Amino acid sequence: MTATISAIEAILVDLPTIRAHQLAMTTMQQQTLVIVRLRCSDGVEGMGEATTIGGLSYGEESPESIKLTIDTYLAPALVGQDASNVHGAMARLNKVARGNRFAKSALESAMLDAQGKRLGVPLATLLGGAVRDTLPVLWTLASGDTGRDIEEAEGLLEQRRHNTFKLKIGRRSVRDDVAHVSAIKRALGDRARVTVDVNQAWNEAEAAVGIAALEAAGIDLIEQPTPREHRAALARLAARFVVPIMADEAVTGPEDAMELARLGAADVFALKIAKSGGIFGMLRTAAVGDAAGIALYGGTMLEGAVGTIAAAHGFCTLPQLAWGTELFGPLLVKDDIVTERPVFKDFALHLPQGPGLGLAIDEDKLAHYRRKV
Ligand code: MUC
Ligand code: MG
Repeated sequence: MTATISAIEAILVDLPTIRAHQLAMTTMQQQTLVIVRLRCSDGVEGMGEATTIGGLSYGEESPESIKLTIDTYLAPALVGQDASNVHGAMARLNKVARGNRFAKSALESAMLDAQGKRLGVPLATLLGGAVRDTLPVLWTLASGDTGRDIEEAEGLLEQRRHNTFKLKIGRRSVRDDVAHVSAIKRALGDRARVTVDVNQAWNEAEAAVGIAALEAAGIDLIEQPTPREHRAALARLAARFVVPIMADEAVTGPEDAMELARLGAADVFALKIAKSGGIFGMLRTAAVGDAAGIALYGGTMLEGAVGTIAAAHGFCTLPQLAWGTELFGPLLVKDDIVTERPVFKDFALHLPQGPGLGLAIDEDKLAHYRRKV
């Protein structure tokens, strides 16, 4: 008999970060995960995660709104449905709710985790198979202090944990940001790649000045310099500079990807399962990038282990992933709610090999870190 979905629980989990994480729009002192537990009539349980950055400062869904959306609208639409028909379930969710991609992504991951466990195969195998079992992972330097960032990078190079560093800029003046980035690049030299993420903070004129200086300083990639809606500005910047421009906030699903490709607005797409409404949405976005000759990068919403590993299974199946990934979220939090935390070594994340996500919930940790009120 076909298994059906019997219950769905969305749990807010507050985890402390190892240090403050400064971005253009917020400073994170902790990270809140929305963990989904999806129980099925055959006893199989799947888990998923929806996480954002800084409440509502990054996207249109907050952890609290994701939980409310799942509890009130999405879970009731799934309970009683065939647990092994993921496309059918997602079509149903897209009928009952517009948008809310982060919430939908968590549910899709949980269904895929359950189905993988049911069939005894890793999630990547369900997707057609992995073409790699490790993913290069960069680290974001965002302590807010240049000296401390350099020290952090030196330590991570020494440990062979990361050899690419992304700097979060856009909070200060262009001049101060350029000085900060250039100092870090000078200190690290050819031993590391350095990229920047402006998180939409510059207007086009600021971006032109900033990118010219960053290009001269040897920076390898410029992520989302201008507001997501200003596609023509991004296209002009991409045409003007040799250093590649990456779209992040501007590219959510395949439709955005299509339009950016048509405009020639980006050299690289940052893919994220959350903003594409799940792994399949991310794969469709990637396919448009492939068709347009745009390089791909595996992005993060700074998820913990569950969301990170869900994304990793998807990224491991992509034919090309020229810019590697930034799946370092599990390393930014002090602790997590799984029994075995993801393995990062030799500059890469190693994909777990067990069925589904290949992760198990640590019930004591979940009880400890779940939000009590
Ligand atoms: C973003 O905008 O890319 C990724 C790494 C990081 O530090 O923040 C995120 C979000
Ligand atoms: Mg970004």
